[in-house]
Amino acid sequence: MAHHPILWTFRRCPYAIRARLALTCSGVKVELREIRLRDKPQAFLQTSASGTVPTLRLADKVFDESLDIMIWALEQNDPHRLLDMPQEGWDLITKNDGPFKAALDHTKYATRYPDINQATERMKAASYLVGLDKRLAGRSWLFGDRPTLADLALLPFVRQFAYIDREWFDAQEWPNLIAWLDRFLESEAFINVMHKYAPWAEGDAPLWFGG
Ligand SMILES: N[C@@H](CCC(=O)N[C@@H](CS)C(=O)NCC(=O)O)C(=O)O
Repeated sequence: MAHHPILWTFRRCPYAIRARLALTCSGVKVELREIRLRDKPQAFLQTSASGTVPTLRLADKVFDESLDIMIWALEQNDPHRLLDMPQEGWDLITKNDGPFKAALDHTKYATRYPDINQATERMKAASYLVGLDKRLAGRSWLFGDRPTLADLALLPFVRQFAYIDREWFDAQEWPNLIAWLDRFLESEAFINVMHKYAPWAEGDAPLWFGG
């Protein structure tokens, strides 16, 4: 049984992206195992109680919540002080993971929710994003001139929303939000965590990530 940390992940999943961002910023080295959500390996299903990515297996415990993985990684090492953030940052993460993610899914996957009005859901998401745009006025990141955990936790979801229809997104009156998203998309950390890996197969040599 391996004792080094093993991260089960899926490249495009926003929850997995935020976990990989925190791991990269912490410098903690893990074995990365890319999976396909439609063809989950047995070893993954035996590890992750929820069967969701990201899942991080440690020698003595398993985390299957992205936020827990982020916090664990940064508690090991946090050279950029990402955990040094006001309470408001935690509140933003709660809103992101709750009502914003719901409105995002109802907009992006509208055909799965025939009883829900897509335009109304898009407007719900937009009113939350207008709030972020106001917060970002005159600053590069949510809480000033350096990113915190909240930036890393929210941005993969804002990206997912933006790419439902990037043309529509760019036509909205939220210049600070667009600049924040583009700053993130161009960052070394984001480019690094979006590298493409082949899906893991039993017997593969470890693929190291971070460190
Ligand atoms: N609350 C979890 C949510 C993770 C999640 O829902 N991930 C999706 C992929 S983006 C997943 O694994 N879904 C399971 C599936 O599609 O079978 C977290 O924060 O890690």
